[in-house]
Amino acid sequence: MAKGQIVAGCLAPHPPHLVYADNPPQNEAYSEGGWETLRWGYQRLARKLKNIDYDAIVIFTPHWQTYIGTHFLGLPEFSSKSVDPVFPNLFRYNYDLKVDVELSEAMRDAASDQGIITKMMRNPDFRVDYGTITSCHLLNPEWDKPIVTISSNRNTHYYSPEVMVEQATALGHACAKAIEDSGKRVVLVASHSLSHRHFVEEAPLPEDMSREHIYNHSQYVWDMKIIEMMRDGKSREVIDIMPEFTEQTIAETEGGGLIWMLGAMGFPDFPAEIYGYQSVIGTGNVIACWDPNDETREYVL
Ligand code: 2X7
Ligand code: FE2
Repeated sequence: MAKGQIVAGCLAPHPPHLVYADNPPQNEAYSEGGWETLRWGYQRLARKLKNIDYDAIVIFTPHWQTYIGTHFLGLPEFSSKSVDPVFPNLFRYNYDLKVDVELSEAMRDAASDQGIITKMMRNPDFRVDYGTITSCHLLNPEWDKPIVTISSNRNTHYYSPEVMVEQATALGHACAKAIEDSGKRVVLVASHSLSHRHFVEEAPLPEDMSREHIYNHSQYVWDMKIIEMMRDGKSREVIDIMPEFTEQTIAETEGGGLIWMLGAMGFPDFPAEIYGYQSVIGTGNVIACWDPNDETREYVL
């Protein structure tokens, strides 16, 4: 059997506003659009993924928060309605998704062998979080690939951002080993924003783009610094300054997704493809992709 491989790693922010703005049939709310810079960037990345041969999407989300260990989806199918607890007016999404349980169990076993506390989620009534649904919808609106969701063990808050770097990197290495042994071709997804201070009042019309703007200049400067380092192929350095970035900008990197993904990819030194940056209720969101294939990697923006 050929060795499995990570064929792409995507940083895929999940403001539910982006699904709301797209008006897919699965979502109950109706909008007049909005946040096109991010939505068009997502559409371009989704087209790229269509041209890559892969078996499954593995996604790490900060909105499935587990306090004892890392959990993995562990049933072949989950079907329900995902409602954003803060924005139920925008996001009530009916999903019916398939899980690659074999790959999920292999990653869990590899993590467990490394001493990481783990658990499989086998409750058929479990509601999959809106981070998973939003990022997967925007990257693959056809939902024609099985997924695996990995939870965010709350190391940053329980211990510190530095402990999160160590733990999420170890988890990334374990997942990479399991993928290699599986023979599968896998897309990794870190589902989160960058800087994360946000508005405390919603505009009367959420998609009124005359109300959308960057919340705070310092946060914007931090986001730009991180993106510049991504473009320069300095992923190891991004992780080195991650604890300070997370603290200074209350960044959603606190969940560990980007650390996990870049760790699994061996801290790539090739440039990330950048597909767009935009504020959503003041939070900083970049869509980026690390394509390990020198022949297909592009200079997008
Ligand atoms: O979960 C989110 C987020 N990360 C960013 C912006 C808006 C809402 O929800
Ligand atoms: Fe979020």
